[in-house]
Formats: sequence, structure tokens, C-alpha cells
Amino acid sequence: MANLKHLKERKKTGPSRRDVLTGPAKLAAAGAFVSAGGAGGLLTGSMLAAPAANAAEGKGSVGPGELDEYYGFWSSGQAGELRIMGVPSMRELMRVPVFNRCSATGWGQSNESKKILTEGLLPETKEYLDKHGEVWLNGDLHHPHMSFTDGTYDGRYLFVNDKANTRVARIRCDVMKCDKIIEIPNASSIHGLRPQKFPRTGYVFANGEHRVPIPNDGKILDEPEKYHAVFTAIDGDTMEIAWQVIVDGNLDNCDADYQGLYAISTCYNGEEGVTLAEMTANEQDWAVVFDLKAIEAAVKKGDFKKIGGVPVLNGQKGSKYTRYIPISNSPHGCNTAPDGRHVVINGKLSPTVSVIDVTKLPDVFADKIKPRGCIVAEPELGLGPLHTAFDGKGNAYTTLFLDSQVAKWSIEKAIRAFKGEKVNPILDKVDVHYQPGHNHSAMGETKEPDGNWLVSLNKFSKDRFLNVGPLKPENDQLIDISGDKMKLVHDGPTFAEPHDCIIVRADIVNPKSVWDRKDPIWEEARQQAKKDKVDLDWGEHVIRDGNKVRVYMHSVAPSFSLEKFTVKQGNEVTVYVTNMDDVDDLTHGFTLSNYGIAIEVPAQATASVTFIADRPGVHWFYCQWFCHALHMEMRGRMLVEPKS
Ligand code: K7E
Ligand code: CUA
Repeated sequence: MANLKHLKERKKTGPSRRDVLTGPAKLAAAGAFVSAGGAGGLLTGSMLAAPAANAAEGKGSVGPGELDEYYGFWSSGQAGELRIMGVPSMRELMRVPVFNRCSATGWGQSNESKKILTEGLLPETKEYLDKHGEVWLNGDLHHPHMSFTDGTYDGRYLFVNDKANTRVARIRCDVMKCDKIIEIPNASSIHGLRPQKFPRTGYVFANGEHRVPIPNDGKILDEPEKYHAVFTAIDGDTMEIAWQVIVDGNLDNCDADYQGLYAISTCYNGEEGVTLAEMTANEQDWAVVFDLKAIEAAVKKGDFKKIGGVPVLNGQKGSKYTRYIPISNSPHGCNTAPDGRHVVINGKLSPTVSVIDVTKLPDVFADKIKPRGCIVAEPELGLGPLHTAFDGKGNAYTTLFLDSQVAKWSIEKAIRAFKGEKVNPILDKVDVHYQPGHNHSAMGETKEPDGNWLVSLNKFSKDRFLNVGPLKPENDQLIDISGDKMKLVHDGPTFAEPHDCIIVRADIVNPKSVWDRKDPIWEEARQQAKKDKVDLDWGEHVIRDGNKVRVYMHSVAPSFSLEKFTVKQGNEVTVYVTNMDDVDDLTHGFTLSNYGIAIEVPAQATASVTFIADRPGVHWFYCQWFCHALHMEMRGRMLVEPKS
């Protein structure tokens, strides 16, 4: 057993990995580090990278060692995680597990992640999962969006939806880890999700897509006319439900305005059918507009029903809280333009997009004009318009799913054409490969779009890459939109299934490189250590508490402070590992052989895992994150005494 405190100082002053890796000028320092047997000990001669190539070859190429101008935050659909990309290089930088199980990080297994995965679930879900000893480790994450202040990204949080299990999660941008997951009551499948843009987030709006009985307890079954879809406003600071509004139709996508007055959702299945034929029978569905001020006033006054513990308002047709704007059959994407005035509703089954002018919405709510009176343009763009992105020059870029194209069009020309002028709003079209869903431009959902890059997230790659079998990657294509003509510059294969992404200026996102020891994520470990009167930071303790055993150890490369600990067969064992290395990019892990256990312990963090030690014998634990030249030796033994 070795307290590794004496190693602390060297760790603090050691160069970071990036220092060691970039450039001969730093070699002297690296040399000292190597001989000290530190984290850099592994990086000998040939493994040192050449100095960064400065000259990028053409637009969109980012040389070795060069950094991207933008962070891309990508969803992953049924893979359930968030991905961080570099734009324009389209390099995948990191994966952030959210609704999935991650073998590398122990997300879904560590006590800290399990707490986040379970504490925000509804009581009936908790009961169901506890009964079956399960944790939900699948999700369908479609829409990642950053928190806003004053109409632009503020780098605090990312919010994401889970269509599969009706949840909304929050990711802290300072550490790029999920810190809250809540299940939405009264809803079935959260699809569209957008944060309030102004004055700040504020609300996170979440569309309950499927219609179900409320409450969905089995009393109503095959009576679809009694089903409802519900729109939810979540308080993004507390991750509690602020209010819900019941609507007609199925809620699909949504967006907020730049005034803080309205949220708008697309609805399909205005027929309220339950079969495909029923759902697409009518020529028109609608977009539903929510009057935020009227809803807030009603909540304040108590003009709601409390269902599932949250305030629920009726926003069905005829309600004063909503207006229904007829739109051609099955609209899909809903995108507010950076001009702060226009919202584009994408037709999907109709070749058109409908442009709402939000300055006309007060008149719609006052019944001074018909709901359709807020539509100021409706250009026909091509087949299957799904989603629209924007540059800062008044242009919109709409994906055409069936045509496998992106159409660039002028909002202003579309408005003139709608008034009857003979003008073609379509400025350009580019082929994408193939069948695009969402697209997104740099800073394009904020009031400060950059107008240089557009990413088209294409559902099929077909022949664009080497054949990898029946299951093929998707293809995320980078398009240069800085000129008059769109120019395709990069193909990027992605695994299942990024629906949506956002592209955020790098200076807005400033994550830490090491954790703060005071971080609240391991608060339970901190409290337990206090109760056990042990040192969480530098501990090397085994606490026996009846059948429970709590093992506290710390790590400093390349050792754990405990090289062995002994427990009895059947003990419930919790292992707390604290990584006391204070160097960026120095992550350790704790993998317990043949117990199916592996957790990530990044620099200055504590992580823990609990299991029943029911297999007698010698079980090695080891560090599974490559941390040091002696990483292979970073291990120890759990000795499990058999029951006599
Ligand atoms: Cu169009 Cu779920 Cu955003 Cu997919 S949704 S494409
Ligand atoms: Cu610590 Cu590998």
C-alpha cells in the first residue's frame, strides 16, 4: 500500500501532453519529464509528432496539429450519445454518453452515472425498473441544442431529447458530461427540442410526439380519439417541468422566436389517426403557436389541471393559449431565421416551405387576421423539404430528402414572389449523397450566423465509401456556402444516426482540462467519505460496515494507492477511486477483471462503482486508460475469501 502524495508536486508542474507532443522546442522539457518517469515517459523519439503543418490545403482542410474554428455538436439517434466534432475538419473529437451504456467511460455503470440516469425518472418508471433490476441504457437522441443568452449561444449547457424513453437531458459544457436526465410526464416520445433564445434559456421546449391517453394507465386503450400529445416547457436551470400544454395533432419539431414571446411546433397527423393511411389522409396539417406570456399568466393564476405533478393547460383548437396555422400535409422541420422575424416550416410531403412572420402573430392571437395571415412566403423548393439552415445574408438552405439536394433560396425574394412578383427565389441547388435530413450552418440558429459552412446530414451513403456490409454509415457532407454557389468539400461517414447538429464558434466553448475537486458530481462519495471519516482525496482505506465494504483508493500514474484489498464472498463492495494526477489528458480507469466492471477516472475526479463480490478468488483490477509507460503495471488485486 502506497500513499502517492509525494508524487503530487511533480504532477502539478509537469508539461501537458500537448506541450510534449507539439514541437522540438519543447523537447528539453519533455526529456526531463521522460526521465522522471512521468506521463510522458512513453513518448519516445519516433512517437513525437512533427511540427504542425501550417498551410491548410484548400478550404475545409485543417492540417495536423491545427485546431478547428468550430465545435460541432452532433446527435447520434439510436446510439443515444452526443458527439463532439471539429468543423471544418469534420474530425470526431469526443463522444459524450447520455442515454447509452459506454464501455470506455463506465457510463451506465458507475454510481455517479447511474444516479443521473435514474434520479429524474417518474415514480412509476422507477418502480418498474427497480422491480426488474434494470437501468435504461438505450435512447434515441435526435436534437442537440446549446443554451442561449440574448439570442446567441452562451456555452453553459447542451440540451438533448430522447425519443425512445421520453426524456430530456442536459450536458454541462464545462466538463462535457451529462449532469441531468429527466423523464417527461404525460407525454410519449420527446421529439422536437429547442431552448428559448431570448432573453435566455430559460425554457427548454420539448415536443411529446405520440398521442396517448393522459394518464396512460391502461383505463383507456383502443380509443384513439381520447389520446393527446403534449408540449412541455422545462426550466433549463433546474431541469424541472414549468408547464405543459395539450394540443391537437402529433407534435414534431419546434423552435422559439428571438422576442421571448412565442414557441412554434410543427404538427403532423392532424387527422389524429393511428395508421399510416389515417395519418396522411388530409391535405393540411398545421403549425401550432404557443403564446408564452398568456401561458405564464394562466399558470400564475392557477388556470390549469395538475396531472402527473405538473401544471397542464388545454391548448387544443379554440384555446386562447395557442393558434393553429394550416400548413400542407405533414410539415416537419421548424427553423427560426437569424433575422429574428421569419420562421420556416418545412413541408415534407409538400414541395413547399411556409414562412411565418412572427410580427404578425399578435394579430393572429387577437383574431384580427386569419391564422394563415402570418404566412408571408411559400416557395416551392423541390421534393421532401425537411429542415432549413441560414447564413447571415438573408439566404436559407433547405434539405430536399427525396431529391437528395440542398436548395439555397432568398427569403426576401420568396416574400416578393408570394405577393405575386415574377421572381425566382431559388438561387442554387447542390446534390448531396444521399437523402438529407437536417442541415446546419455555422452559428445558423443564432442571431449571429457566420455564413461560411453548411453541414448536410445525409441518411444514406450507399456507394460513397468502401462497402462495410449491409449496415452502412451515413454521410455528413461539408458544404462551403461563402460564395454564390454552394460547393461540396468533404464527405464524412458517421455511425447511427446523427439527425441533427449545431456548429458553435470555438471561443464560446471553454471546457476545463482537469476536474475541480469540488465538483458536485461525486457529492455522494464525498458525503460517504465524511461519514466514514476517511480522506477521499488521498485515501487508502477499507471500511467494513456489516456486509458492506467501502474501498477508498487514489491513483497517481502509474499506481493505485492500494495494491490489494480483501473482501468476503457476498460482500457488497463499493470502490471509490480518486485520480490525484493534476495534468491535462491524464485519465486513469478502474477495470475489475471478470466482474464486468470498468469506469473512467479523469484527472482530479472521483468515480465509484458498487457490486456484489460473489466470485471467490484472486481478481486483478487494472487501469484501462493508457496513462504511462508503466500503464500495464498499474494494477492490483481484490482477494475474495470464499464463504466457508
Ligand atoms: Cu428531421 Cu428527429 Cu430532427 Cu431526424 S428529425 S431528420
Ligand atoms: Cu492509469 Cu493507465
